[in-house]
Amino acid sequence: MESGVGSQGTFVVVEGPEGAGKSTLVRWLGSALRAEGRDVLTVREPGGTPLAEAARKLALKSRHERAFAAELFLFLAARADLVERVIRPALSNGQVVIADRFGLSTIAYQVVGRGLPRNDVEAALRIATGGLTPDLTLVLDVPVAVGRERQRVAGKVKDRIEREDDTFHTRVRDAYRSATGPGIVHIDASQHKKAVQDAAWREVTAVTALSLRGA
Ligand code: Z5A
Repeated sequence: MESGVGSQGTFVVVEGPEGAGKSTLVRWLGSALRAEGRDVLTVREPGGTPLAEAARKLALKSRHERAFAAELFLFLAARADLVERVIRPALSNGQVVIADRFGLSTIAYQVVGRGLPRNDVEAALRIATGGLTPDLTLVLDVPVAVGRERQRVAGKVKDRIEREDDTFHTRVRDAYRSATGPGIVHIDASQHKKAVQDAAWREVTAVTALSLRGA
């Protein structure tokens, strides 16, 4: 597996269930790293290229009924285009790339949530990413009810996955909570924003310093 460190830049991913505070943390990390003089690119998944934004609309907004496998390939088509056309070039330029969701979302939602076969999805994921893996994955954890309430207060219109019931979202949360592997760090995101930011900052500064040494 190739990581961001191996390709000069640093690849950080923020993951977690709905309303965990991913987008808020991605924005904050981007600003904080830029204030330190780092060259940062933030992206959200699915999205970030014209094709990926089109796939996002189909995956999340379209009224067409679909097979779960079709949903999977919409997310993977978006990821393949984003990785090849945006993330890899940015890492090659030495940038810090911070992504709001990546491969762990596909495991949590399409494998554990939808029930698609893990080995097959992992193989398809490798095709979509060309084997690129994050240097650091921050997994934000909140109870389903807390995430839903945050989204309600924020006035978010639910997409087709967010409209799934609490059983589905509890499976997704449990999948995130049980995720382990190189570079995966769990953060209790039910804490105040400042505490979440402090915990994330410790991890991000450690991995970005590491990548400078390796460059
Ligand atoms: N999906 C998939 O199924 N498979 C895949 O491979 C991929 C994605 C890549 C993308 O939706 C959907 O695609 C997602 C999974 C699926 N659907 N679901 N569920 P999205 O990008 O539109 O939405 P999201 O990723 O779920 O984001 P979100 O709901 O907006 O949540 P968030 O980004 O984690 O939260 P936020 O916007 O940063 O914060 C929400 C509110 O909480 C906001 O008012 C904040 O000010 C507040 N907040 C944030 N942090 C805190 C703390 N610590 N305390 C209190 N309040 C806070």
